Amino acid sequence: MIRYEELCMKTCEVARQAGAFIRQEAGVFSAQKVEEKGIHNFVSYVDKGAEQLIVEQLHILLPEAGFIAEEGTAGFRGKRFNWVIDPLDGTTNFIHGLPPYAVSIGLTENDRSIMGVVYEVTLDECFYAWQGGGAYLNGKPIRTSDRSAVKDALIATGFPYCDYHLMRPYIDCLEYFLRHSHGVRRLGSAAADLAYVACGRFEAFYEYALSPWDVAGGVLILQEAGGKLSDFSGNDNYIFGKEIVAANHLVFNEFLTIVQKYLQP
Ligand code: 2AM
Ligand code: CA
Repeated sequence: MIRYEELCMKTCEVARQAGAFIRQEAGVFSAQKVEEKGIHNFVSYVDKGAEQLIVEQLHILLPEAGFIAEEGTAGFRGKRFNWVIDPLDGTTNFIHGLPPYAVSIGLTENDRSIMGVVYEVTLDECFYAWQGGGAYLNGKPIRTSDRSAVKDALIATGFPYCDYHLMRPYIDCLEYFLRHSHGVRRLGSAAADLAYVACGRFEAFYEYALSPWDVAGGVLILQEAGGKLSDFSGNDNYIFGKEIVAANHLVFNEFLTIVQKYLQP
């Protein structure tokens, strides 16, 4: 039987170790080391080295689990359990020496997240949760905020950077929120965005063209902290479906209705 609390604490240790490697490399990193693996999609030896370290250690922690990892370090996919890993979420920020950037690790069982760890490297903040166990930041329980209306909400999003097919409706939706909320922020790390909704810094977050590894760590942290999630259709395909709406439970319905007005196909 898997003891999830213990596994989660050990996974936090792995994320912190990878974070220490990333922090050490941040001090000596040169832009010449960056490769472009797709349009505006960057990677370096830091992403790959951190992923290798994470994969090796997680394999020891739970040998029956497979891997879905951004840099493709581990090939095999598990039948029931999978670690879904972004070794460095916010690579563009990292390259420019700008916070936040994070190690994101989710554990899925039959494609649903059952454990999540987001370690934001620059502030040394480890967010984590396991199913039914609550959500925590550096050992302290966290909850979503109690703001209940979009007009009082601070909203996080990610700008389209390679898939522009929803650019026009995205900009129209952004304009709505700029006019009718406390403001919109674009931090550059979906993992941090989800963790920050979970601890009440933001009320809501939406983005499209995301990958499973960008969100698989953060989604359970948000749920366990009292938040709600869906894809743009209001369904629950938000890990593999490439689009996400996330908010505290009080503002979620109003927020989703607005996002759908602009972005639902
Ligand atoms: P990554 O840094 O791990 O690639 C924010 O928009 C999300 O999109 C991040 O989680 C980020 O994950 C991903 N992303 C990939 N390339 C990006 C880019 N050029 N600019 C912004 N975000 C990017
Ligand atoms: Ca990454």
